Amino acid sequence: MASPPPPAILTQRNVRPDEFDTAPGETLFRLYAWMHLARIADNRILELFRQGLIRGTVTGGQGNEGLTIPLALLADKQNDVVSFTHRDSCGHLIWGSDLVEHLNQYFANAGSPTKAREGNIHHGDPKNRSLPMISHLGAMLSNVAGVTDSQRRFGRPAVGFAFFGDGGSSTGDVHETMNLASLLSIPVIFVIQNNAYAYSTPTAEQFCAGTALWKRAAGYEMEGFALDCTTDIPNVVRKLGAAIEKVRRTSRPMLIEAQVLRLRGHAAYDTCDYLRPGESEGFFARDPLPRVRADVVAAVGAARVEALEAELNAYLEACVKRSLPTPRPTADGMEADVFAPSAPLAWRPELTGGAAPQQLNIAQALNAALRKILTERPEAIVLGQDIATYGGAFKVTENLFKEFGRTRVLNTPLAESACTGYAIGLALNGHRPIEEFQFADFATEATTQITLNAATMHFRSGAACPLVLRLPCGGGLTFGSFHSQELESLFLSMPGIKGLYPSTPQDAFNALLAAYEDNNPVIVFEHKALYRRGRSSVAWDPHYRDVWQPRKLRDGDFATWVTYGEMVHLAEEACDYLAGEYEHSFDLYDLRALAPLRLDAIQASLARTGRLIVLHEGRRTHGFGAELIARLTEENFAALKAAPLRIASLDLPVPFAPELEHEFRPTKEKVIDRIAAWMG
Ligand SMILES: Cc1ncc(C[n+]2csc(CCOP(=O)(O)OP(=O)(O)O)c2C)c(N)n1
Ligand SMILES: [Mg+2]
Repeated sequence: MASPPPPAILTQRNVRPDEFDTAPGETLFRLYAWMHLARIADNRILELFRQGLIRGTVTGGQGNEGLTIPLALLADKQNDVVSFTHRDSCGHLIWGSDLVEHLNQYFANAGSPTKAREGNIHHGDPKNRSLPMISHLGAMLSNVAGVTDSQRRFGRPAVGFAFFGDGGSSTGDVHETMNLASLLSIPVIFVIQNNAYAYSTPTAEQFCAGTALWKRAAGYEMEGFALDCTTDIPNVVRKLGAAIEKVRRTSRPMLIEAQVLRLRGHAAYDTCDYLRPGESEGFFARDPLPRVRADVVAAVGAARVEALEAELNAYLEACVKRSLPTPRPTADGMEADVFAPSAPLAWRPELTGGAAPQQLNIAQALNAALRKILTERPEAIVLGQDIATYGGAFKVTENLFKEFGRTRVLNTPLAESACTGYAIGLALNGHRPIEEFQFADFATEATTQITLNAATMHFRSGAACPLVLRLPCGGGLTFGSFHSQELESLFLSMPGIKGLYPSTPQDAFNALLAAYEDNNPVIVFEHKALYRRGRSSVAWDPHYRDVWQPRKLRDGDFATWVTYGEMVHLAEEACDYLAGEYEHSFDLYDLRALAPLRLDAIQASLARTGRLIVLHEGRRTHGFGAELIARLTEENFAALKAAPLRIASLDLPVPFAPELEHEFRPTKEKVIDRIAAWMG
């Protein structure tokens, strides 16, 4: 159903600073229209919440209008990038979505832009580069940097706007992203919305008294200034307009500390008991709306202002009326939408630089796949720490920098969270990044970006996030607990992430192509001990997508044995030994794809053998084997002849000394002993 037509004055969603020179009264009148609409819409939403018609909670933008409206009107909505916060509801109205859609989001009905899957104000318009917010403060800044950089790489003169509060300014992501944007010269305007409070915490408890947040700009070699957005709105338009023009022209980031007001509490339920006596009155005394209204009345006359207000009030009510009866959402498509659909890419039928198969180890096979991707896919960007001249900690990216240069093979600073958020931004805008983590263990620094931001993107916004995350993992190399872990259970227990774990050079080559063409975040687990364990023939394989399925390595009838990663090789040796010594044979499977799990062939095998062995290097408790055994046995319970056997590492941090690590991990001898005992 179409939305009620907006008042004519709202069809103009832009302003230029020089309009205040030529037509100051009319220009302010237009700004006032948006400011008034924003205020009454936020107030009405609060009222609807109090009437029980809106769930969750409501964080209004009352007091932010003097910043967000000028900025959203000044932005080039065809090119620029923004992530609005929980204080910028009015920004959504200007950037793209209409008021009914906005209200649908709050009512969480079938017309909600997030399909009612995300909470109030967590919507966006990713197609128009207004990024759907995640709650985690600071986390969206790097996404803005990524989309803005992607725009620039495509030759579009974009500026990014990254908003955050005085509280959010304390997060590590803010530091990481400002440093990254400055380093890469990404034209992002970082806008601090300083409203003196973070929930109940005053700025005096947030940072050292006397701190001027805008001065932090100097530490990042960028320009910064403070801007009062509560008094002189034409001045705000001029200052912001000049800043945007400069950032667009110079491609240098900038930091603006905007003074705004929190006229209401943190959210609908907040009673503001923590405010000092008179403080709230002080905020209201600085409210720009009555002042702007008085100026507009002086310029265009009270009658026009009153008529405009009446028209906007009626429009709001018409939109509420239109939105309210919209049907409730259904659960249709929820599970399917966890992942974005993917389609195969058209690859040249060759390895890289020739059709002949080559003898490669896994590191070389991955290198060949990266070279092939960078050669054939102009949207590919490889990034990570020390991956350029140095070729990466494990030399997987060796020589790629020489061949493709810095725009395609990018050394990143030591900032996993912002760099992953930046990669997410690239992915959202048509690039396809492949990020190397120096060790899988350091991916925990980017947990929010991986598991809550990238992984949930399609479900909550409909936008695809094609991102490959390469995680060198696993132990056995005496690297200690921070460089040896298997983290598949940690990451893959979250919905929206796919996972591949190749164990051979050919599978490693295939896995990277399969992961690359997928429209979702895919983690490729790369066991460090396998990188250089022998070479084998690697060729272009038209069936490379088969890595999403398990591969059967041995045929047998005593038991079904499932494993992956380095343990595949150990299992093969153990199989051979057990066949020779006990005359027992096994259906042995290399799982290859850990998410989504494709277990049909393994289920059929278990139905036949009635016995199950699961072997993995990760820890036992909450380990990946728990899920495998549950899935396989719940379908085949009646066929079981014995309790399943689960072989995993001990429930310890990975110990350092070789003797201790040997005790910690499954070894061939231990596996044989466990199976022999189990066989009885
Ligand atoms: C990383 C993180 N920690 C805690 C929260 C819970 N939280 C939501 S808003 C908020 C206060 C934010 O203050 P500020 O950044 O100043 O923004 P304001 O609400 O004042 O505009 C907090 C603590 C969160 N969303 N993200
Ligand atoms: Mg604040």
